Amino acid sequence: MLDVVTMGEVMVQFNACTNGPLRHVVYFEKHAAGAEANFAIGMSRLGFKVGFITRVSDDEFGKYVLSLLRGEGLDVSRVKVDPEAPNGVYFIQRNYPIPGRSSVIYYRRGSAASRMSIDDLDPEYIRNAGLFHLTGITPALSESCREASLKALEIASDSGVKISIDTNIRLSLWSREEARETLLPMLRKANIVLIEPQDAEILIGKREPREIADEILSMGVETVAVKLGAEGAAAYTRDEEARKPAYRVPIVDVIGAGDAFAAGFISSLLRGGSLAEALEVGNAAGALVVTVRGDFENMPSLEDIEKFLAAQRRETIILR
Ligand code: KDG
Repeated sequence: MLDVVTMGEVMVQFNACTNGPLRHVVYFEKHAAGAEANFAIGMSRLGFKVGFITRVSDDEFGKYVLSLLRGEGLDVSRVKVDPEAPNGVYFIQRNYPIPGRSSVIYYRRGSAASRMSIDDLDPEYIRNAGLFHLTGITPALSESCREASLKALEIASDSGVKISIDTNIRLSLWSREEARETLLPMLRKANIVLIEPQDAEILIGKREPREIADEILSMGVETVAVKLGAEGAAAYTRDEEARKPAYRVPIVDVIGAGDAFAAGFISSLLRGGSLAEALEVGNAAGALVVTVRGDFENMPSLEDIEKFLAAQRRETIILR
C-alpha cells in the first residue's frame, strides 16, 4: 500500500544561469520539476511510499523525467508514456524585471501530461493510498485534466482516503473565475488545505491568515496552512493555531519552496506532529530548497531536517 498518491505534470525546467531577460541568456541549467513532483519527491525523501500519476513524452525528455521519478523511489507503475505529444518544458528568467523575483515561461499546452484523462486513473490505486494530494495546477492543464482531478478526488473522498490540496493558482493557465469555480468545490472535499494569501484573495476574497483559515475551516476542512513566503507560515484547526517565522537562509531560487513546505508540513502531521512542529518541518524544507537552483534538489531527508533544526536551535547557522 502507498502512503501517498499524487497526480500532475513533470516538466523539464531550463533555469537561466544568469540574471536578466531570456533573450540575452546564453546558458541554462537543465532540471525537472512540477509542483506535485516536487511534493512527491519531498515525501519520498522523508520516508513515505509515494505513487505518481502522469504522462510523459516518448523521447529523451520523457525518459529523463521517468528516470528521475523512478530514481527518487516513487512508484511509476501509473506513469504512461504518450507517443503523441511532447513533454512540457519551461524556462526560468531570473531577477528581471523585478530583482529578487523569477518568472516562469511555459511551453506546455498540448503536452503529454495535459492529455491525462479519467482513463489514466486506476480507482484501486487511489483507494489504497493513505493520502491523495492535488494542487491547483493539474486541473488547470486541460479539460480532461480537470475531469480527471475531480474524479480522483471523488474516488479518494468516497473511500475515506485523506485529501490534501495545495491551491497553487497559476494565472497563466486559467482565469480567476475558472480557478474559483473549479477549486472551491474541491477544497470542500479536502482534509488539509495549503494556501497563499494571493490565492485566498482569488478564491474567497480574503488575505488575512486568520480570516482565510476561518472561511476554509467552515467548509469542513480539518487543517489549513497559510503560506506566507518570507514571513513563514501559519496553521489552523478548529481548536488550535500556530505561527512560525521563516528561517533566514541565502536565497538562490525560491521556486519550489511552497511544495517543499507542503511536503514537510504534511509529513509531520502524518507522523502525529503538532501544528507548531509541522510548521517547523515545513519551513525547514522550504528554507533548504531555496538555497539552490532547481525545485526539489535540496528536498531534505528526515535526518537532514533534524540536523537543520538542531543547528537553528543552537543558532550556529550564520546566514546573511
Ligand atoms: O511550485 C513550483 C512549480 O510552480 C514549478 O515547478 C512549475 O509546476 C510548475 C507550475 O506549473 O508552475
